[in-house]
Amino acid sequence: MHWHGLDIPNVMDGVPDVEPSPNIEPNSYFDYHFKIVNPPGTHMYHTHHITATQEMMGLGGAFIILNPYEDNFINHDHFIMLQEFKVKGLEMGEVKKGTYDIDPHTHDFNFFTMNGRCLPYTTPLTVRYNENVRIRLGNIMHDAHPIHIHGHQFLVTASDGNTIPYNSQLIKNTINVASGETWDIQFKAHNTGIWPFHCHIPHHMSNNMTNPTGGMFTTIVYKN
Ligand SMILES: [Cu+2]
Repeated sequence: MHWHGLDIPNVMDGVPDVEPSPNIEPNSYFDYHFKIVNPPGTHMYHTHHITATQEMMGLGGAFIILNPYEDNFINHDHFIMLQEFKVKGLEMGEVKKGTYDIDPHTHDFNFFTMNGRCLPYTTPLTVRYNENVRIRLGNIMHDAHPIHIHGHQFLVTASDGNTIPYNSQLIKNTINVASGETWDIQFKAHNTGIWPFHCHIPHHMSNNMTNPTGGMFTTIVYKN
């Protein structure tokens, strides 16, 4: 297990092929105890062993160090893991209910997910007018994903778990999340409606190239 972005001791870094690190065998376990030295921020964890296979099967997640003071100003704090998979056994343009195997050894992905789900099964982000929303984006997989918001601009508040000083924060509506990166963005909900929030690569907005919008795509939904 690799603690991505965290300044932990070398023996706990989790790359057993090159470091003195625990190699956790199937049906085995290892307890980690943390003394956090990094400042609050968005980090990740993932396998770093047989990486091309295990990482592309989805073995990773978020490791978030919360700031108990700053977070009081945030009404909604979301994390979205961006992932992509090659599902075997479907012709291009075909989506059928069933259970399928994943091929981790490909560059040809056909399903693109936010927190493990494709539109229409992604979770909408609900907000109320005037609320402050933070979205933490993370990516440990193959492609970069330029994530775009509709109807709003956002501030880019942190990069790889490190807070960006206010005077250096960019105002954007698309942020490219490359493999290994986390980005925190923040916006004020000032424009009511149902707004797309999605990867801007067209193929990543489909499910196996089917026509209805799908893939790495969710919505920001105002409750009032
Ligand atoms: Cu994408």
